[in-house]
Amino acid sequence: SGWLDFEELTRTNSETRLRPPSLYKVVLNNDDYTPMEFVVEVLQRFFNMDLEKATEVMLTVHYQGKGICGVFTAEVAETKVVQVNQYAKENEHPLLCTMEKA
Ligand code: TYC
Repeated sequence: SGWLDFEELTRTNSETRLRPPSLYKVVLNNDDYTPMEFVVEVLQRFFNMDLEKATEVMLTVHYQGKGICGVFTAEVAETKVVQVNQYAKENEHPLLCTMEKA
């Protein structure tokens, strides 16, 4: 608060400094019924993957039970989860998309 107070001019305290946003993994979960081609289409449509990458992630989910579609800030991750689950429901597939703190 004083004249030419170096601490005041240079401070980066916890009130003014922005913390980086928390990140969330968007995860696809395996099931026994959703067709492999539908999962690949979802990964291309909602996560902008090319056919090769989408196939790789789909097979990871199929064999390991889960797979990461991407890492996003909370709001973007939540939007992806809702869009994917809505699209799966519209197409009458049980495909489940979830999010986890990264
Ligand atoms: N297990 C499914 C099958 O054999 C394929 C599948 C892959 C389903 C990934 C869901 O997230 C998933 N048809």
